[in-house]
Amino acid sequence: MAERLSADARKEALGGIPGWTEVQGREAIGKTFVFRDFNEAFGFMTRAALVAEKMDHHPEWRNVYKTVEVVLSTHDAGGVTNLDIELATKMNAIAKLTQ
Ligand code: HBI
Repeated sequence: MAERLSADARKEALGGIPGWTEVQGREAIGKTFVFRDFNEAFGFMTRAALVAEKMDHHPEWRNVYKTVEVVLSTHDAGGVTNLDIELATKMNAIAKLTQ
C-alpha cells in the first residue's frame, strides 16, 4: 500500500509537477487544465481515465466545457502518496499531447 507523504515530501514532490498545488482544507493536490474546446478536454479525460484504470488509482475530477478540474489523493492512505504524484505527472504529459 502506498505510503502517505509528509507535508515536506508533498511540497518537494509538487516542485516536479508544473501547475499542481495543495488543495485547501484537505490532504490532496489539484490542478485545473484548460483546453481549446470540449473535444480536447474530453479527449484528455478519456486518455487519463485509461491510465488511471491501469494504475488502479483514480482522480476526482469535474469537467465544464473546455476546463477539467482535477483533485488527486489516495483514499486508502488518507492523504497524498506517490501514486498521486505519478498520476499527476502522467496527466501533465497527456495534456501536452492534446493541447
Ligand atoms: N483511487 N485515488 C484513489 N485512491 C484510492 O485509495 C484508490 C483508488 N482507486 C482504487 C483503489 N483505491 C483500490 O485499491 C481500492 O478501492 C481497493
